[in-house]
Amino acid sequence: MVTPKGSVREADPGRMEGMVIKIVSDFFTVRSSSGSLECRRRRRLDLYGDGGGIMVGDRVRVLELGVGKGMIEERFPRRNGLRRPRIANVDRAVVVGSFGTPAPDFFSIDRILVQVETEGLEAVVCLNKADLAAPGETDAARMIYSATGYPVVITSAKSGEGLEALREALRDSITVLAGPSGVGKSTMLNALLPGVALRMGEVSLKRGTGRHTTRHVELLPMADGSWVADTPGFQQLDLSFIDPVELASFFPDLAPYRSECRFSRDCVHDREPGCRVKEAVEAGEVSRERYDSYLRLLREIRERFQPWK
Ligand SMILES: Nc1nc2c(ncn2[C@@H]2O[C@H](COP(=O)(O)OP(=O)(O)OP(=O)(O)O)[C@@H](O)[C@H]2O)c(=O)[nH]1
Ligand SMILES: [Mg+2]
Ligand SMILES: [Zn+2]
Repeated sequence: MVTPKGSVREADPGRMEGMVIKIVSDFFTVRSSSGSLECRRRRRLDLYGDGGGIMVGDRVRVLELGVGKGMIEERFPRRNGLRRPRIANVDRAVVVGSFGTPAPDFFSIDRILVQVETEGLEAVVCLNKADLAAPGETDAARMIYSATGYPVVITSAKSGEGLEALREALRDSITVLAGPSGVGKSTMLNALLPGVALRMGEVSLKRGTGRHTTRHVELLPMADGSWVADTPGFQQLDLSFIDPVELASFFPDLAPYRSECRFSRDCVHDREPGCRVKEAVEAGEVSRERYDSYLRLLREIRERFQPWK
């Protein structure tokens, strides 16, 4: 932006608001209504005592410093901030699993769903590779989640089945795609977002590997104005901060029965007498798979829960 005097400095320095959509070391890509800006950040940025830093998803105010360049001057308060993946202001998580060999890893899915519940996000379950499912397997998987209230989307990135339903599940929000490695998260996004495929191809060429495993977090724009992040490593978060007696509250299908247990204040729904949660499982009101995930997670966090931490 060169003024008649020939000085960039005297050009009216515009300030604008936008969202950080990508971070590579100290460079921030900010998307505003007028396009993308490559930004640095002011060294002493005013933060809110919430761990500092800038995350993908943060809303920021940028001082434009030239064509396509800017300086982040201010970060606005966050609605939420996930630690792993590092991403802020997320509305929803689509937790992805897949059919095929090995069979769907429902424990990993349920573990991530618990994390999503602790963050207070909406959750959607997506089961991909439907083309590899055995007869009846997709219906059985739907049954597992029927009492949770989570929408279940069955997809095949290969055949295109369910991809429109997935697009609907991403609507009007900032969504993270989470799930074990290899279930097809990036492949599905490639199918939904023309243009992303190219970038992934470049990445794998540069590394000289055949694997496309996702390593960074980036928000990708959907045609309808929604944003979606393909994320690696969601499943590794330590959940031992959860008090064992509270764990069932993060299973929406088990939670309604908790208050009816005989020892409701202390019941962890394992071997306690008069446990209404266990009765619900025996009666088929709650799926056995979900309860098995619950017990496995209970064991995991019981070993590590440290109330004084
Ligand atoms: N048969 C079949 N294969 C699929 C489908 N979707 C993805 N794949 C294959 O599954 C493999 C892994 O896919 P990715 O998209 O890299 O998986 P990802 O979830 O992004 O994995 P990470 O980035 O490691 O977390 C690739 O070889 C894909 O071609 C599908 O619907 N059907
Ligand atoms: Mg990937
Ligand atoms: Zn109980």
